[in-house]
Amino acid sequence: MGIIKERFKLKADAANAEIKDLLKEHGNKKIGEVTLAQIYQGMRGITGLVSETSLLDAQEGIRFRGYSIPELQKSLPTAIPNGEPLPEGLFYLMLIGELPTEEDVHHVTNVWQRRSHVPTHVFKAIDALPISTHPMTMFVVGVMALQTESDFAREYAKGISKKDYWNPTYDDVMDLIARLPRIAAYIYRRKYKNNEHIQPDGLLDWAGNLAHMMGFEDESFKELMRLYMTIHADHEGGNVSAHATHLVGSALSDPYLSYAAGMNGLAGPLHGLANQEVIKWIFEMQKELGTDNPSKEQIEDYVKKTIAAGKVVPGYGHAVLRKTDPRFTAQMEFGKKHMPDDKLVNTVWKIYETVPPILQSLGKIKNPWPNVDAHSGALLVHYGLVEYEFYTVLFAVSRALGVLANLCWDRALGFPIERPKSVTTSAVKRWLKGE
Ligand code: FCX
Repeated sequence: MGIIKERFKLKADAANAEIKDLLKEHGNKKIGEVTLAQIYQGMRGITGLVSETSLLDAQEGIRFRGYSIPELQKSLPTAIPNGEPLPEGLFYLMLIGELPTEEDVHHVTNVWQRRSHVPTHVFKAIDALPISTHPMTMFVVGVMALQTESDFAREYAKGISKKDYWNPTYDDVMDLIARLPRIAAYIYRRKYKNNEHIQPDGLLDWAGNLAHMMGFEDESFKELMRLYMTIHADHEGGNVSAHATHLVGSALSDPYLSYAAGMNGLAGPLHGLANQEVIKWIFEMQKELGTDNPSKEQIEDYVKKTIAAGKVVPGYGHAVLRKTDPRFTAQMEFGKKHMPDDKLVNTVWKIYETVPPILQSLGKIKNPWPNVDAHSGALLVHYGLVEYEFYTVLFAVSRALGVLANLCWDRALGFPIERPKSVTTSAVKRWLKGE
């Protein structure tokens, strides 16, 4: 057994015993109440899931196993001195629950390098789609084609004991994460770079290799990819992509099927697709105003127009967060360090100064502050990654780290099939009448 797998098993055994005791003693305690409004309004605020890898605080933002993004930027191993964290380290932290050493991180990099081979039929499946297909559709088709490689599906068909589900799940998770950069880069080069592909570099880390295979050799772009892959990885369990992956996995669909389900959710404009929508919206604003350097007054008018047209301002608002997303702030700091004079990046910062008071004045929005998607596109455009329809694929590669570490835990903790109760409005009316 590999060393990380062994450590995971030990941690999972200990957690299982702890949870068993916890439930024995406190299993009947109430953790919350549910109002009628909540079941009609997206279950907002209902605690109904366990997700071990990260926890979202409405004011402070995300913490991965207790560590905030700035703390991780200080404590996770990096590829270059004082550089951005290596996402391999974050995956280790989410999976094992402890900060990794440099050696642990190198080990994860090596394992993913070794497991990164993508079979030819996956590329053929992607090639069968028209070139106009959205990159997220190509991506999910690629992941689905890769499902032929699932150890979990094979072991289950043979007849595996419940106690051992975690084992092939773990192997599928490592294989799948290892292969995603190749699939993502293949889609990028196929759709936007004349189908001219770049072979992986066996010496590079996971995110650095993604940048390389996409055709970006600038070291600061590689750093951006390392930061990007770290900050988009997980946002506790109830967001659409995490929840969908977990839900589908609860039916014992293998990690390929479960992850693909989650990524179909990430492809929605209110979730991960918001990153492309932000840049599209800014480009449309620039076109309409005839300038690539709009003033705050011009931005204000454009925002009001967007709202009057019954549309959302992409990149702003959040179902849980009530402050500026620390993922936005981390990207802003990257911008200040690497490209302080970039016009588009400065426009993003001007939008940040303009939008919150306008949204606040609507009186109905719970969070007028920017989320992760408000910033990411402008940084990518700076390096020449202008094809914004591709952005959500980058989010998807990163999100694999969180949702798949979680899937390992779901199977190791023996979580059952998920099946909440639903009601009809007639049933609600009968209940209100006391029938
Ligand atoms: N612009 C305009 N109106 C907004 C808005 C925005 N950015 N955000 C919320 N509102 C509106 C809602 O549409 C809703 O209006 P309604 O009552 O007329 O239907 C009202 O304000 C209350 O919504 P609220 O409770 O604050 O927000 P929700 O929890 O329902 O939704 C999202 C949260 C994120 C979906 C919402 O703020 C939104 O649509 N934002 C724009 C899209 C976006 O940036 N999504 C990415 C989110 C995230 F970071 C990610 O998953 O990647």
